[in-house]
Amino acid sequence: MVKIPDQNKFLEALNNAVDIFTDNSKNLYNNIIAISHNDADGISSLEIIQNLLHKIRLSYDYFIYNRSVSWANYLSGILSKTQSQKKAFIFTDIGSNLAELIPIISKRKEHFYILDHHEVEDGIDFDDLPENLFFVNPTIYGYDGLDHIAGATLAFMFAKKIQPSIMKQGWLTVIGIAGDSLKSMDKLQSFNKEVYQEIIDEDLIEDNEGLILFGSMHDSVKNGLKNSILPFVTGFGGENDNKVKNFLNSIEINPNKRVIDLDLAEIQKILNQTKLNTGHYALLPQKQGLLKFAFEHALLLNILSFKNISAALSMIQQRSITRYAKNIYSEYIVNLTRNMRSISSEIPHFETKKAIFINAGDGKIPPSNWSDTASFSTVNELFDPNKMLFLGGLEKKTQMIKLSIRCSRKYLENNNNFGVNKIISRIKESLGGSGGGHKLAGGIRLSIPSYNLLKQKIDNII
Ligand SMILES: [Mn+2]
Repeated sequence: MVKIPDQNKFLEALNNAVDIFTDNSKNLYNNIIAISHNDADGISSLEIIQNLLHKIRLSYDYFIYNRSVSWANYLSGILSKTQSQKKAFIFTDIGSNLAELIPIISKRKEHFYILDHHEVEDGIDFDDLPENLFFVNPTIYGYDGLDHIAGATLAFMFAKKIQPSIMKQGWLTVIGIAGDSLKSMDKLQSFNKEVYQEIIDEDLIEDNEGLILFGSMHDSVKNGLKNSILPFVTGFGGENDNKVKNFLNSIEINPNKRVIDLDLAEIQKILNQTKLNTGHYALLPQKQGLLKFAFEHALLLNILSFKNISAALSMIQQRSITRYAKNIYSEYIVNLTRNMRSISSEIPHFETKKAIFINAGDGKIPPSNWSDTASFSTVNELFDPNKMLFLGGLEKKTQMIKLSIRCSRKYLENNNNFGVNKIISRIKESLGGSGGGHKLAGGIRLSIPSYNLLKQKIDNII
């Protein structure tokens, strides 16, 4: 089912929110509360909104929401007892859980602007939203929230309509796009593509073509092949230095040459021997080292968001990376490539017609790495993309089996969009357990007997 996006309706909703915000920012509002998501896209979106508010001289406070508590719980700490229309809220890259939010918003006097690209749950009547809610979400008009428009793209479009000089902050948008799309820049579509081109045309970023080794574009070609996470380079990813060095020496490439300095002949030699591709990547001219590379910058923000959110918020404003952040980054990359190597070559799988189970427990992969290992092995199609992946193992403290569940975009297309969240609901119905997620990714905790049953019954459940 291919849905053609309704551009007019989407732009109408966006322009309406822009007009109402513009009027009230001059006459009514005196303080804005910005709330955003704890990832690279969310942080970039927040920075764009903060820059806008600064430019139009509106005072603001900001908060980051990591979805670990309900909206009701979270907002109870932020909404004041006394309601005033002088305050307004802007949510970016978050806020599409309307079943939770509408009952809260409809009881308030303040205006709420929600600029989000996550899919909205079923059963919401968009013609009957509270009057103080300005909901802008391109997915309800048929856009794809990952491929067509990032949260930061939407925040940028909103902010630039209000204050055209926000164009200068376009580089922030590129970090958001790079963090959410997980693709080289030549594969961008729709608004992501248009906005990206506009930002290049204004010389705010540099777009180059070359060998794509995302995660390690800033590094030497030796480390690039070892530590690239997108794509994961089978045969070199997570392997030892010598294996990669010998390969590069055999095709007469200096292992210490930087990935971005490889010439066309050298790139061609690598392409001939591997399944790698070339593509476009973005550079941020005002930054240095790793932070110059949009994908790597975004990945760093994604990693830091879970470990240390204030370090993430500070990094996006800095020109160069701190030693602390650099260590966290390389530890993450080294672990992830090592894990991908071991699940694709060493750890046994249990495979049925429709699913793949990988027991990563018993110290094979640290539990804190299960989720990212599952995500990146799916994105890299390390396993049959037509099967759903269940990766996890025994969690010591709960004595339950904890599973990260993933499927590919290809899987969704071939299975009527019946994705991970729906399978999790079915598993809970028939075997119990707790968990949830969205179409592509989710997780569940099950008792050991239920897990054993799941492995037997999975083809009937799916
Ligand atoms: Mn996002």
